[in-house]
Amino acid sequence: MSDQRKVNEKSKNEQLNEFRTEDHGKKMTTNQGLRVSEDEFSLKAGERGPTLMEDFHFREKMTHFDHERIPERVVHARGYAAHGEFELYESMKEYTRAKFLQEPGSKTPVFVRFSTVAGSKGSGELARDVRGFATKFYTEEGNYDLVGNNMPVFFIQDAIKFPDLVHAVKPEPHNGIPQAASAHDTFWDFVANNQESAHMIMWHMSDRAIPRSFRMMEGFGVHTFRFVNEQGKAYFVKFHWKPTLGVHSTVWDEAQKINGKNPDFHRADLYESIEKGDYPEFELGVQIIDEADEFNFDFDILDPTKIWPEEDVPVKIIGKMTLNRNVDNVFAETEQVAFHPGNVVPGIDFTNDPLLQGRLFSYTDTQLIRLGGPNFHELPINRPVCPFHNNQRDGYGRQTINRGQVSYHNNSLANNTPETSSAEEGGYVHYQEKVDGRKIQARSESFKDHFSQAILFWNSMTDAEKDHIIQAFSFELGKVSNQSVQQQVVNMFANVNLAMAQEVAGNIGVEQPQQASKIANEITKTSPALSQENTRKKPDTRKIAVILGDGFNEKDVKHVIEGLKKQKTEPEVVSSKLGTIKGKEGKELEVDQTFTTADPVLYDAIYVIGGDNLQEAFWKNATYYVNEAYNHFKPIGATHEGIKCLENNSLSDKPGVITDTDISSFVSRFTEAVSEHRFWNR
Ligand code: HDD
Repeated sequence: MSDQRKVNEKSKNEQLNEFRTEDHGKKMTTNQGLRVSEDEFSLKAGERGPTLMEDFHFREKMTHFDHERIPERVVHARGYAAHGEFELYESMKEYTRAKFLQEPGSKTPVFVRFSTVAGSKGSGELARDVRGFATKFYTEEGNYDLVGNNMPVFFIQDAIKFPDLVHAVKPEPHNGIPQAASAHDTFWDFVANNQESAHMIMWHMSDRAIPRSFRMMEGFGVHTFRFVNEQGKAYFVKFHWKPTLGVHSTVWDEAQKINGKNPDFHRADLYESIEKGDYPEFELGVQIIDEADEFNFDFDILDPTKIWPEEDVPVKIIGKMTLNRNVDNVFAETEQVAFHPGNVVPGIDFTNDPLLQGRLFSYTDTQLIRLGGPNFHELPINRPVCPFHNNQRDGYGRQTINRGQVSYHNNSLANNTPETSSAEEGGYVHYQEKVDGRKIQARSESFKDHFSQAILFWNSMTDAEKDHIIQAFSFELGKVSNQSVQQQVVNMFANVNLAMAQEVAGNIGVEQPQQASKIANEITKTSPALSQENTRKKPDTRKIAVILGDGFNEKDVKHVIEGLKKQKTEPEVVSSKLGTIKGKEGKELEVDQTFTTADPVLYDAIYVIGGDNLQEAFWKNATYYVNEAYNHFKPIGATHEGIKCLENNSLSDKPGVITDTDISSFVSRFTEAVSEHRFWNR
């Protein structure tokens, strides 16, 4: 059996298995394998004497600990990952020779890491920020990395500006403030003075920047890549991930509170949903443009600050990724995984997008310092599932034991092997694009329209989404202390929409711009795909706090909880104390959370039912829960004593508030409200 075949028959999971170890139930040894007799007390000269250098176990344990940390990622430090598989629906043979995109039904193991960008490794996950969405496909032709974000455009057009962007958004260097936030002077100073950021800023101020869950975000490859088919014909392609649960967000007040109540909210959500078997799913879509149509758009298709509106270039859904396994060890897998947009397979190639071109340098470079040398590809999580052979040798931490005398090419001693492969044999051959030009440090004229698509984005929002954008600008700029920066930004966004800019200016106390840009008035186009209002809406995996106390109606509660579970929602009993509560007829029910261990911001909906003879403190807490949920536009349901609670708070009869005395109709009406997610018309 050839090497290639042997390995393909082994899944990534089996490959990882060779590196897994179970310490449970084992004898403790040193790293040299020596059994340890004492792990509590260091070796001393007398019980009260000094510790002796010769205590090798102490030295080894302490030295390893002292070196446990590696540098965090310079961006995307805070992330969380999972394993899964990608299944192809439809052959892409017409467009690409990539093997994993040929056979419908074929499956490829994947590893996906989601992240925030600006914050440090321990920062809150609900920051207003872009989310990273990086996927490693372990294909039989080598690893293919699609290193994307949850927004389809980027802040800058040329990678040479990336360090500037990141310096501007990170905590300010003189005081190290603020953590994981763009609401400060240097970020907005960068924006105003780098107007190519306009379109991305609209996304950044929108609800996309505060997702409800990693499972409910779109992912985008951002750049225009190339597909190249067997005949050598090339197409331009953009990649999309579409979550089967739809795209959903939190609101800003809620997001800020979640950061305090549960800074691990997104990772816990991902981890728990996989543990429960509610596997996150994302469909892979591609937008394809024929090379002949390269110049047939009113924007440059190589400009990473532009989308290809889905209504103009439809997204073809070609497969589905299912995340079905959590990592065993966060450091070994999530932390040590090394992505690189330059990891491609035959049939997928680059374009001259200057942002992409620069990324091709940056990722290997950063892994060299972060993972400590050139052998990071040997780490179990980074190994391809196919074998690798070349003449690269040595370096820190080298694990492969290359046998033989020869480590150079050309050679005669090893019959000139390892040998290169022709395209027919699966060798990667770069697409032979004809390039002709002078060496020049400049930006193409075709990249200089920074506002048309920012306007398209604004035009495509619903009133509620527009309002959120205005509130986000007002918050962010309200945190800026330099008035000139505030004024510059407001003036800049008058180019997108004058009324929006004026409202923000009013909110932050600077002069209202008076002049709308000409194009802001001329562009009326919308792209419905941009609005989250048009996304899929389902009750699945929505978390519901069931507010319950002693003296509840057993039969009805059972009916509602079972009914909600049947609709795939996740009800949890929240009460005053942990342990059990007693129903009217003495039946006991386990409490999942107390009013203080949980919080309304951690739920998607609240159902108040209560119980007989509950103390005032119970209803005070219930009142807090329903009011918070109401303010965050969430569905609220009430039956039994709960109805009174809503009446007392003047909340019954409001949109998205369901009260009912008929328990059967309540379940279906409440589930419908839960599927709606938010009621913006309050
Ligand atoms: Fe980047 C990490 C996505 C532009 C340089 N980037 C990183 C990660 C994601 C992205 C998802 C985290 C991967 C992981 O989970 O380990 N980056 C993007 C997207 C971009 C983008 C979608 C624009 C379209 N990035 C970009 C530019 C540069 C970098 C222009 C530099 C020229 N990115 C990096 C980096 C990081 C990184 C410094 C930090 C950690 C890492 O690479 O492995 O090299």
